[in-house]
Amino acid sequence: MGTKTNANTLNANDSQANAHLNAPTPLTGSEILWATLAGEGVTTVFGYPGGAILPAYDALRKFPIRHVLVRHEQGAAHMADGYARASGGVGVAVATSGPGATNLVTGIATAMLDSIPIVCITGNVSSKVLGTDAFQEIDITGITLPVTKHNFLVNKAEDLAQVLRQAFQIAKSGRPGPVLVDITKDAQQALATFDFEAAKPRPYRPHPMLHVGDTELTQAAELIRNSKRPVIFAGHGVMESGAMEQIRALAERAQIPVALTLLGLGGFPASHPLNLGMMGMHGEAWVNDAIQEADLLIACGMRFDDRVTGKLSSYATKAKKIHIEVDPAEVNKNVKVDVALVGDLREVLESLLPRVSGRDGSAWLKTIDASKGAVSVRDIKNLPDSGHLYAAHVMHDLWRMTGGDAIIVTDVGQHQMWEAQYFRHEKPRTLITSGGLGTMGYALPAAIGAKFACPQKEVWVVAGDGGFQMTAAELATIVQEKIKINIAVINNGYLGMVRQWQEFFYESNYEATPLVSPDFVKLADAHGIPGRAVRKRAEVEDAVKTARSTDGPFLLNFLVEKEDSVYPMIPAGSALHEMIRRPGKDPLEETAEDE
Ligand SMILES: Cc1cc2nc3c(=O)[nH]c(=O)nc-3n(C[C@H](O)[C@H](O)[C@H](O)COP(=O)(O)OP(=O)(O)OC[C@H]3O[C@@H](n4cnc5c(N)ncnc54)[C@H](O)[C@@H]3O)c2cc1C
Ligand SMILES: Cc1ncc(C[n+]2csc(CCOP(=O)(O)OP(=O)(O)O)c2C)c(N)n1
Ligand SMILES: [Mg+2]
Repeated sequence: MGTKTNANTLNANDSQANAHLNAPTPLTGSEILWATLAGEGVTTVFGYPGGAILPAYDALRKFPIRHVLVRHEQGAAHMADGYARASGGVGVAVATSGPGATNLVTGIATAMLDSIPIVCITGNVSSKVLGTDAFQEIDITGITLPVTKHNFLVNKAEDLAQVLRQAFQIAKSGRPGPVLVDITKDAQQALATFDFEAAKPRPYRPHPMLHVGDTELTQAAELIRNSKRPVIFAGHGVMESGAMEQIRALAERAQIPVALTLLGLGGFPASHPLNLGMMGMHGEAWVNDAIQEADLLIACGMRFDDRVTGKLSSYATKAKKIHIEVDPAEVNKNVKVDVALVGDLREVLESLLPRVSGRDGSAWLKTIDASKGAVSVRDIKNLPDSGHLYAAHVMHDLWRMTGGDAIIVTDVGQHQMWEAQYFRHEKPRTLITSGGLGTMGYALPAAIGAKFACPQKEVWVVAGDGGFQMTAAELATIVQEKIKINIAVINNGYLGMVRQWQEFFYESNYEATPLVSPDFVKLADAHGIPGRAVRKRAEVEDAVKTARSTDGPFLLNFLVEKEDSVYPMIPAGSALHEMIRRPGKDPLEETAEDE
């Protein structure tokens, strides 16, 4: 991951934080913790104190590291995750033992499922009482074993620097992921010699299978040359490897259209003529149809999630498949491929590109274009204003007014899908969302992390009324830290995505999905955050303008159509082309029905 740079990387030579780095010095384990983090370029950590991590907190004031006090440790892990996604660096969360540590777990799992590099530091009880069910003792390395890329229990101060440096290396190398370092209280208190340089981990050695030979590259180039209906898939790996230019070069040289996964959005500009849009369960109909008709798929840094493939036995049966992927375990896991190029995407594409020559892709592009026409006329955003406020309108207007340049951090549910469909992402790392775990409550804390990573950027939370309530306590964190974040609550009075499933597949039995919420504007007000309710499309523009021009945070409560659904939708387990479409033959008929 050589291209990754932490936005806030300190210069190891001139920072006062790194005074300790120059010569071996005896320090406490706590001091070693912060000195090593500073040496790794960490300037901000997100955490919550408690007894077992108190020695570390006591030492923190000596180091130029900003500590953001969260309101719940889940928030700390999501903030570290949002920080990592926005910056391309590593995010850091800190918690105490027992309940502090277990509260991190959902955030760690969220990072694991989306391959996000975070390092979580937890305190634990003294090594002498480990295993005795001491007060607030929990086996957090045991608990997080399946949701971390790796984890460590450190009970000696002298091991700390080396373990922490290794933790950072593991988190960001190869396929990135979360690492947890659990440090006993006595290890935080003991003295040890600190030598940052000597603690340097051995250079990252890629997996022995990470080697792309001439034969595979030639095979891939030949498949591309001979294909008539190819589609490139741009996944999250495009961003993780920094392969935006290379994907674009491949698409343009061979005139191949590009379909994106949810986590790939922004990796290839939405406005590019070869950009088809999102694939999968709530992807555009023409994209899914093109995939089913394709004779070649070139999958770049994506893992054929079930939200993307639908029923595997009927998935892209006419297509040969090339898979470029850094994790050998992902190859042939869900979809059997014809050529696997296992390695870092950017490096593989750089080797592949000279072998790919220009092709005439016009016939295939025309076919896809023709299938777009009928679909876009049904598009809700093209319908006349019926007086209803649709989430699609809000997303579209937000995109238009921010010039597509803001970082949008979404929660999970219908609003997340509408954002993906109607906010057109031009640049990498402008959409931050929980894809794999689909963690409600993610948006607000992740947005705080993103704002710390990119303080100059405009940051918007887009959350449902359900998910927002899961972590709304972090509003106080925004206020305490004095940061500017805009919040759009897409308030449909339901756990909307689940309501939609109930409507489609459970005979509209709305069990446990109607949702009573507090008045979100008043809730914001209780935190000293101004806000406004928005009920009509005509009010959206002014509301967004006001939010953007207000100095501090601002909350907009969009009271949208209650029982709207996300279309198209592929029912779970159905084939990719078996999409449920927005009802109504004529789009204008739909509007009439709505009224
Ligand atoms: C309500 C809901 C609905 C959803 N609907 C959709 C949908 O309609 N369409 C959709 O696309 N998704 C949808 N998702 C998201 C979906 O669940 C997956 O999270 C998403 O498809 C995964 O995208 P990905 O494979 O690109 O990213 P990841 O899951 O992050 O996988 C990235 C892959 O890239 C590899 N990689 C990482 N770094 C490199 C590198 N340097 N070089 C090469 N490879 C690398 C990794 O090993 C990994 O295999 C939905 C999620 C939710 C919550
Ligand atoms: C922590 C968690 N619990 C439950 C779910 C299941 N789930 C997925 S979407 C959803 C509804 C989300 O409702 P809301 O936040 O109001 O967003 P909407 O779908 O209405 O836009 C639920 C309950 C989840 N993804 N995460
Ligand atoms: Mg809702």
